[in-house]
Amino acid sequence: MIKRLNYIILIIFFTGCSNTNKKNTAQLINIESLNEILITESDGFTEVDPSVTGIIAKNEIGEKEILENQHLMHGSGIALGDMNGDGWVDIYIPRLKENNLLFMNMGNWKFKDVTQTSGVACPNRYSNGSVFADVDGDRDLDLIVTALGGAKQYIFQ
Ligand SMILES: [Ca+2]
Ligand SMILES: [Ca+2]
Repeated sequence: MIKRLNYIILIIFFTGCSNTNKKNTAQLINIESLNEILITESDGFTEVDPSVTGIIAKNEIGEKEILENQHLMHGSGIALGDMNGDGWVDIYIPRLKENNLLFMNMGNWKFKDVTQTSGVACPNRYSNGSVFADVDGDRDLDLIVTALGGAKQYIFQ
């Protein structure tokens, strides 16, 4: 029952990120591949080592900064979305002290750091949140990044 529930949640999540029938077909194919990897006899999730994914990131903040602004203790979360429309879910990681990161999903659990070429690093900000959404209605995902201090948000289209 838990495996079936995880499968349904994955389908809802991945199909909810699409905006064309062509993308839906590509994403469903990818979900079938995910199920072969993710559905196990345990809790439905399998840890994938960073040496496989290529995703290495940490989000640190100092005690002095926390004492000055306790909202920094909430962290930054991540945003998931198909930024380039290839049917694979990409990962954006906002960070408090270091530049934010964008990892392009290359398939088979391999990700490529495309932060520099994408221009979404948002340096010198306490980035505390992000989300992919189509805010301008042009049927592709935009990236919204919020921050504490300085510019409050960026929108990348
Ligand atoms: Ca993608
Ligand atoms: Ca858009």
